[in-house]
Amino acid sequence: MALLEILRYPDSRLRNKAKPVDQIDAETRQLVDDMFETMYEASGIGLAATQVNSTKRLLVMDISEQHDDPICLINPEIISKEGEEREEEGCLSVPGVHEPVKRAKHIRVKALDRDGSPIELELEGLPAVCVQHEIDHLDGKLFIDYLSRLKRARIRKKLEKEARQADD
Ligand code: GNR
Ligand code: NI
Repeated sequence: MALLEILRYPDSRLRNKAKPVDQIDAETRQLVDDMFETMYEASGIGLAATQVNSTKRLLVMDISEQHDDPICLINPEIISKEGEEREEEGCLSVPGVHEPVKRAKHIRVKALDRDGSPIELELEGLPAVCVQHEIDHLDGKLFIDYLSRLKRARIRKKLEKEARQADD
């Protein structure tokens, strides 16, 4: 097991588009395990491979308080969406920023699990928000892309300043 570095906005690698996983081999399972460890350590509820500089199309999440409901989605696809809801989001790659984003309220998602077995989930509320947020990461998209240019520019300046101060 290993902790992975989480990329931070405006790192251009967060814009990479993930490639479908065609073989769930030992390397893929190692990445999944390391992503769970990294997500739990960072107190996140989800993590997309893009955030740890991998282009594999997979994500991990765990919405439970006790860290006892790990979900791994490989090659996830949203197969239906219904309704609309605006909820506050945050992101481990955009630390300290919380803004409301409009998402589908109810989704069905199909994917492969860590063993390569097909799974289909019906989600609403926070799990639905989280899966949509993570799949956006796999497509190179961030939740702040839904905000105004002005807000995004302010966030960029703030994080660039914090990165400079962390440097020296
Ligand atoms: O930990 C996280 N919390 C969160 C809260 C509301 C909406 C989405 C999220 S995902 C985020 C972890 C993260 O950045 N995943 O990509
Ligand atoms: Ni995120």
